[in-house]
Amino acid sequence: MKQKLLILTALMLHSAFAAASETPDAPLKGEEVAVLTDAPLVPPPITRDHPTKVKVDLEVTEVVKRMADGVDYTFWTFGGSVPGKFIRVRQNDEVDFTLKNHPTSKMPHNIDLHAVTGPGGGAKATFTAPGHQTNFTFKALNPGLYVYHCATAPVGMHIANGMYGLILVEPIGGLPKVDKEFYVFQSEFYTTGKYGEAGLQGFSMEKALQEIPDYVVFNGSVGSTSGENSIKATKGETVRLFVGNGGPNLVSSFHVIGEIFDRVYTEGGTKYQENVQTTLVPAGGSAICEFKLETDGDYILVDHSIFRAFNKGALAILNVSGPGDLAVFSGQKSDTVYLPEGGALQTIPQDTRAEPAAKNKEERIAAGKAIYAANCAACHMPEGNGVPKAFPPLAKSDFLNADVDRAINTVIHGLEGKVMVSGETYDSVMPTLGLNDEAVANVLTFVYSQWENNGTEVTPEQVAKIRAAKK
Ligand code: HEC
Ligand SMILES: [Cu+2]
Repeated sequence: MKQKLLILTALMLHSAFAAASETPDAPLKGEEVAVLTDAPLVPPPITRDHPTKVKVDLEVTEVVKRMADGVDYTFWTFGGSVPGKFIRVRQNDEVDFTLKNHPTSKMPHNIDLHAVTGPGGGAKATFTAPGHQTNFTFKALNPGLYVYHCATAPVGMHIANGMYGLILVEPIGGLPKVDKEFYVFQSEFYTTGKYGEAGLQGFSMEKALQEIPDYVVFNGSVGSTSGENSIKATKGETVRLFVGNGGPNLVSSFHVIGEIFDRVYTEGGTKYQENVQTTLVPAGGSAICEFKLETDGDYILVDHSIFRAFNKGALAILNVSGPGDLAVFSGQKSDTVYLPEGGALQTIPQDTRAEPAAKNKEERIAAGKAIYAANCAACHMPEGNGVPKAFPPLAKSDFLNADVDRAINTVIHGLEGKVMVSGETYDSVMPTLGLNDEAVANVLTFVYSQWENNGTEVTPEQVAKIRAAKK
């Protein structure tokens, strides 16, 4: 009886806390210096079971860096690169924040962290002239993934020049464990020159006002996260992307080509949605995307407002090493002739202009070469080696070399059904090409003269005879 009462009281207490939407937490204890990382890296998960005092030191510098190959830009940065350093704290931590503005800076700067509860997100408290440093503290009350940015006037210009980053406030108890975490941040740039125009580019206020950027990029530049710098994982691993969007203007339709997000903490909040293809990331907002890698390959991160991806730079690569799972994804299994009208042989109409007749074998081969390129190479390939399982090779083809009449017949009438060529079975359709006797003679003479075939010369008279004999 006494025990029952105790349980009841405990339950009531718990629900009272829940109603106030506050989770009981251990008291603040100790002090530590935050680990800060550049994209695509993320500081390690927080394992503390209590809040602490966390010191964050962020230095603003104005630096010339690469925007694209041959294109430079003067970026204003939180920590030397774009996006700014990733900051990771725990809910209820007391963050002791110092903003330093390097003496070589031309502008004053400050910081508005969306994780801050308090005026300006810290903007006024951190207004810092070149060669100064400022300090303030805040309590990380709400868990979530938050954008931070400079909010010094003209605000748009400071953001447009690269002043943004992410701060993660881990909930009490932490985030579920995953194998790999990455920092991916989208933003756009408005340059005086057009996309790709070489040299040091200035900021275009006019384009920024019209919201027509020249560059839309992940992690600060075109190609920042592809090729050798692709983010990497292994089949079977779980991945978490901390995605931010600095704008200054555009909303991102964030998508990973060839993957489905198992979970998305939309807008960087506490609740997650499942099985999402594309998630909206607002300017000044975020999303946490999680997925398991069921097979290998390259997965392309894009803003699915697709011209931004393929024409303005919003493209990054997640490279997943194998072995792949063929049951999940087979790759292309075949590429065969598609005949909507069924199995009947098709006729490809030809232009009927008469070519001058070839006077000898050399002329026949020369004429046949052009006919081959125009009529045969698409299927049998320019070097005559065919396509496995779809188009048989003409190079070293025993089928071809064994029987000239049969080869002539094939080119006149097409070919259908199972054939065995150099040990491989093909069961497909070659269409009727509508070539005249001269053209058939020339193309076959060319084919026989190439790729270690037996050198037979085929004449128009032979072709005429076969044609007259019917199939
Ligand atoms: C649309 C694709 C296509 C084109 C174009 C085409 N072929 Fe074929 N060809 C095939 C297919 C498919 C087969 C096998 C048919 C089967 O499986 O029954 C074949 C078979 C053959 C064969 C017998 C098999 C071998 O490899 O020796 C010869 C010879 C041949 N083609 C020559 C030509 C020549 C010469 C041309 C150009 C004048 C040509 N083909 C154009 C698809 C094509
Ligand atoms: Cu600034």
